[in-house]
Amino acid sequence: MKTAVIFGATGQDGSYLSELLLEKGYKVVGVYRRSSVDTTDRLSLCKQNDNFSLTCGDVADSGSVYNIIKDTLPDECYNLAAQSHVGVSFEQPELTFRVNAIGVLNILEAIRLFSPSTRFYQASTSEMFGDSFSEKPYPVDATTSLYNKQKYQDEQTPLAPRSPYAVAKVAGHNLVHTYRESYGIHGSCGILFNHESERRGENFVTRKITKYIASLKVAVEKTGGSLDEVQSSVVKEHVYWPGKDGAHYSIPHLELGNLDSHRDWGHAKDYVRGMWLMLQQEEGDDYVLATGETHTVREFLDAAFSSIGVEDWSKFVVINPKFFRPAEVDFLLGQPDKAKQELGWDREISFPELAKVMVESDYQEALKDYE
Ligand code: NDP
Ligand code: GDR
Repeated sequence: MKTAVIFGATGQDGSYLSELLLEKGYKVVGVYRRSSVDTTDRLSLCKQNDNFSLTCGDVADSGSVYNIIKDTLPDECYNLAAQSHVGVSFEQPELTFRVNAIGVLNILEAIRLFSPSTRFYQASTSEMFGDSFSEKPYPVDATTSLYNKQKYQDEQTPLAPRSPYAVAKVAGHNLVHTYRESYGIHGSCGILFNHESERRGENFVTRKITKYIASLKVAVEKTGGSLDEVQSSVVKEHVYWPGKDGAHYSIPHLELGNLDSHRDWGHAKDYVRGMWLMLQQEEGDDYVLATGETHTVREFLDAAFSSIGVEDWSKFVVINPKFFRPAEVDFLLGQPDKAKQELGWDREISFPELAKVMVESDYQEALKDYE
């Protein structure tokens, strides 16, 4: 039986990856950080499996990382641990660098010193590209010889990080290359574009939107109102509607920042499969995982609101400058050809489906609040 250690097991990806590896017959050791409250909710399915265990550790603490690797001597080690919020990295740059860069170094050193045959996965990111892109020509339409240029990012696109988060991730990415070349460590970097899910952290834009839509729908339904009758009051900073009893009910607007950035959004379940595939290859390497489609935040709002039958969401959303970042990554569109060809990887869940399952799951959760 193979053993895998997952740093960041309690996060979105960590929970899906733990489930996948248990299904594949692995013994999985999930690493969690000490906290005053239980942070293992996402692992409720895994905790029912005898092959799953949890151990406490922090990637920024070399002693705890060394002990975990020494004690488990894992076949595979996945580093998903991170301060993963780009906006927060501008407010907590030092912590972000310590966790996202020094944390990678601590794990690589532990592997080099105590378990050099362990295969290592590093959670690199499309944020590393910043404002950099490659270009390829594509025909304007099939009948002419005119070409436009399509911007995209792949493994060859230069890195140009634009946030403390991305700078730290580039450092981790380069450390994996260094340990691969210098010590022959089997290290792979997944350059993953945005992936979301029903388990996505609540302060990322997709989940913030789907949670809002779910609570709006439930609030309107439970008061006997109708979404068509909802009106917006900018002065009172809320949306309101008449209930069945004649009273007026309200909830605040959804406050967002930049709606024009483009992201390549997939579902996390598809992406953890790619992580595992990378570690099954002969050699460690870098792979882009993406859908090959890009959408603006506005388009995510379109998809998510239309899943509850609302085509014009403008009355529900207000822009709050506090959600703008000091520097933004405007355009991400991944080209995952290498992963498709060499790993046989592809995504299965489409963009509209992603928005729909997230809204539906948040709706079911919101209903429970009324029970
Ligand atoms: P989450 O924020 O959901 O999970 C991050 C995990 O890291 C949590 O388990 C968190 O623990 C843990 N963690 C944070 N700090 C430490 C620390 N000092 N020591 C140990 N564990 C720590 O992120 P995702 O699951 O979305 O992402 C997984 C990884 O992939 C991250 O590295 C992220 O940067 C990267 N990534 C994510 C993408 C995405 O779109 N989701 C795209 C590209 C890369 P706790 O639960 O206690 O907070
Ligand atoms: P991102 O995801 O920064 O791409 O990082 P996030 O969902 O935070 O932002 C996506 C885009 O939406 C804009 N935006 C807002 N973002 C947040 N969080 N909250 C808002 O209210 C809001 N309004 C608009 C942002 O400015 C941005 O343009 C994610 C993380 O998972 C990283 O860990 C990962 O590396 C990258 O994806 C790939």
